[in-house]
Amino acid sequence: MRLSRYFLPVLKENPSEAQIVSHRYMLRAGMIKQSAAGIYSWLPLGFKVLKKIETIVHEEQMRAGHIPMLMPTLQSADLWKESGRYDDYGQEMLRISDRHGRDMLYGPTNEELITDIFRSHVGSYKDLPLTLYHIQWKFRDEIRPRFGVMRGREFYMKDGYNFDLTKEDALHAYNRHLVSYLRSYERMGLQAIPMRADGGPIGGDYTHEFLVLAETGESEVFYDSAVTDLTFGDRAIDYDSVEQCQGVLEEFTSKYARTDETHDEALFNEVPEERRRVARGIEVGQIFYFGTKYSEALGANVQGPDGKQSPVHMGSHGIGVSRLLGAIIEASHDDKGIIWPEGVTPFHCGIVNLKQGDAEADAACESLYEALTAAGLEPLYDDRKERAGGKFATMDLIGLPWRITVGPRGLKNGVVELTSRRSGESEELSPEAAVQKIVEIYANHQTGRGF
Ligand code: 5CA
Repeated sequence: MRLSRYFLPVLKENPSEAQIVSHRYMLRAGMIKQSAAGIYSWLPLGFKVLKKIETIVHEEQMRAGHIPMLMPTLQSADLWKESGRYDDYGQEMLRISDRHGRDMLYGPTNEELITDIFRSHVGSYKDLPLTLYHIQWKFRDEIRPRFGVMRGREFYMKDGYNFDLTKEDALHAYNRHLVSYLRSYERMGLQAIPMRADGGPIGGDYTHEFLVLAETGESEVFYDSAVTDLTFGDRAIDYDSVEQCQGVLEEFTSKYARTDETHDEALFNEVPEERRRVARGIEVGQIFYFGTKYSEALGANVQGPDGKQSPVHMGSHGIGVSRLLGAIIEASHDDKGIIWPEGVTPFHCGIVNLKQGDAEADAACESLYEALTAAGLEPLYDDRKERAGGKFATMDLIGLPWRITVGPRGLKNGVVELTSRRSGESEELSPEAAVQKIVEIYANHQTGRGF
């Protein structure tokens, strides 16, 4: 992309409404624009990162054997009346009535809708196990939407639902989700720690939230610092293996880590004092096992091998896709702007032309642009007639992890400068070597072409 042809409405001033750094940088970098309280338009740069995160979530869900689909945002209230949640859900649910006076709602979650789909089409254990998921906009009429996309009213969520014959099978599905979530967050450059939590309006008493530690997080968390040493890494996993998935769950959840709702002071005090931590975290996902809560209410039964009908065992599993942009920025920024992890960066590398209009500099930039594009990468070329200082400030703000700077002086010696946004370190290289290095860096990150 050439910056002169892109739509990147960068703000020079700090927006006064933004209280936390991620909200401030998302507005300043022209990623989002508020349309109403807690409702945002996703401008091109924000949309690009949103889609990268969504792609990682899809890839890891499909890898785990979960099946993508799409349900609507608007739902009929009938199913919610059947499950009893229409009244229970309270004022967070946006209720609408259509021209015929029918009760509708903008879905805050989809347990009822998916259970209805299941009961209409599945009746035998032979069709199990089954996990269906979608990534769709949700609406929760939060009383205090704040911090930009972190606590929105309209937000993008991955929600997945497992259907199993037995509790044991459903717990295997739970464990599969835990593993796939660990992989997803790590690909986004994040550490998200599974912590015992509360079921809230979704229900069930077996649930973990995934928390990214950050001072601006809305949840208070209590944990053994040893949990922060755990990483999933690139180990192989067989998602069909009950033992392997259970092993990962045990490894990642046997140390004390709880949100304030389930915190147990006596248990916490058994953690060696020097490892006890009280901190704040951003909830970027939650997995639930709630057994037959919805299948009983909606009559979603399956016939077992013994011919008997019984309600199907279920769980639901969510990732806050739009919230993740905020969480990643909270975890990765400095005073100049965002620092995107390679796995989600909107463009793989910036090209800054120090002397736009200089024939040699322009030609060198064009050939870098072509070489990176031919290698399957997406560069952002700042080809505007701007001062170098302004170009650097924009690149630093929007946070591309790598920048190639091209100027007449370097070109005389056959070199360009390659700078890491994270370390700030630069090295002089031939243009070919700079391209080669960037290609090698991204060979370790499965990042596709964005939108
Ligand atoms: N049905 C279940 C799992 S699919 C469910 O709705 N779970 S949830 O309530 O925990 O939401 C899943 C994730 O969505 C949360 O972990 C959080 O990351 C994100 N989320 C929830 N509310 C908001 C909000 N108001 N703004 C942005 N993201 C949110």
